[in-house]
Amino acid sequence: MERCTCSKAGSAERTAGATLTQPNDSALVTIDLYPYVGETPPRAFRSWLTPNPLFYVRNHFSEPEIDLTSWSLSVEGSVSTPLSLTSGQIEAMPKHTVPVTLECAGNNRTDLEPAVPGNKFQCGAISTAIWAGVSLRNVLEQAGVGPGATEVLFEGADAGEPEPGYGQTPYLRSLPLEVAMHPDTLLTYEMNGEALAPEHGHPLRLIVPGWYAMSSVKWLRAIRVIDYSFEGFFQTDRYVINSGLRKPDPVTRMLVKSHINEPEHGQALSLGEHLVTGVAWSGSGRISNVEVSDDGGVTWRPARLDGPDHRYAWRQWCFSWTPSKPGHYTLMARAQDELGTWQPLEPDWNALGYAINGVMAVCVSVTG
Ligand SMILES: Nc1nc2c(c(=O)[nH]1)N[C@H]1C(S)=C(S)[C@@H](COP(=O)(O)O)O[C@H]1N2
Ligand SMILES: [Mo]
Repeated sequence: MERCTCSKAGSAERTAGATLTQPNDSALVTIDLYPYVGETPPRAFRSWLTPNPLFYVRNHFSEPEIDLTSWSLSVEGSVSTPLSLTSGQIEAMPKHTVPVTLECAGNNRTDLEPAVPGNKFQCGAISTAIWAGVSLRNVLEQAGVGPGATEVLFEGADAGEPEPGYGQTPYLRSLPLEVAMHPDTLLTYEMNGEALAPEHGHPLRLIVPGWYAMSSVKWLRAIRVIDYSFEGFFQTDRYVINSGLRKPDPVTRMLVKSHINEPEHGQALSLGEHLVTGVAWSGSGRISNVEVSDDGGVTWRPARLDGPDHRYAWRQWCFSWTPSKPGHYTLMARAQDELGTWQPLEPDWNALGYAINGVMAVCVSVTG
């Protein structure tokens, strides 16, 4: 019995009663076909780097066809020297390499009750890769950012109608100027040492470390420096958290969160020592603590942080667990980041289902 078990804290009955499916570990778990959306199979989480073919895919429109012979990146708007850069020119600039975990803002949307519209993501809309390219800052400095600039707008080569009646639009997202100017904000052409695959944004993709992945625009074709607040569909209709009275909050940095890799939900274990393992991440900094509970969140004990420790990538952790007697157990993990923020037991429900970071529960039975 293996299943992606991203259930909310305390809802052991719900996960126990859910249909168990057998994900194929050598392929993405398809969520939608047109446009393609696929999750990383949970077992791939056991590898710190996600193998490229298992890196989740989330497209809003069909993948654009790009003719590399005529492709160039234009840098325009409020700049002193507009640029048009070929792949060769970009690759000749100093190379910057950063491991980054990307999580879709809608990951774990199926945890929400009542249910919300949108891709029915369980826990697989997250993956980690080593990205290589050039600092966006380097390109912006070459172009010379104008004095009144406040944001930088990124345009993908993909386009379509995001919702009936809206009209055609490319995929467009903006970033505050200071985030765009951060040296680790990258224009990437490589992923885990290989050329970017078409589905991940070949020939050039923005990577915004720490932010939910809607910001990391794929198939870049234009970068525009602007002196106003961009309000396109993917900026203000989507990727906002409507909290009722106030102006909607934009979705930005990934909230602190953890995932249990093993044991798997529904697994039968024998009495004795078992390793509970998983990953934890936060867009606001390194993970400082992970704790595990075997009694449904009543008591917690510290897990050991493990594996590579990089600012923008998930951290592996493990916990040695020796259940004292046979029975049914609800295992949970919770993470804390270096700002001191703990992952909450329950996520904040919001109408579009973004930034869902409640604790995951895994139910196991132990026999003597
Ligand atoms: N041009 C473009 N960029 C895009 C998207 C898109 O549809 N078009 N989807 C965004 C969203 S919502 C996510 S979660 C990530 C997914 O990146 P991946 O498919 O490489 O995992 O790309 C982001 N960048
Ligand atoms: Mo996303």
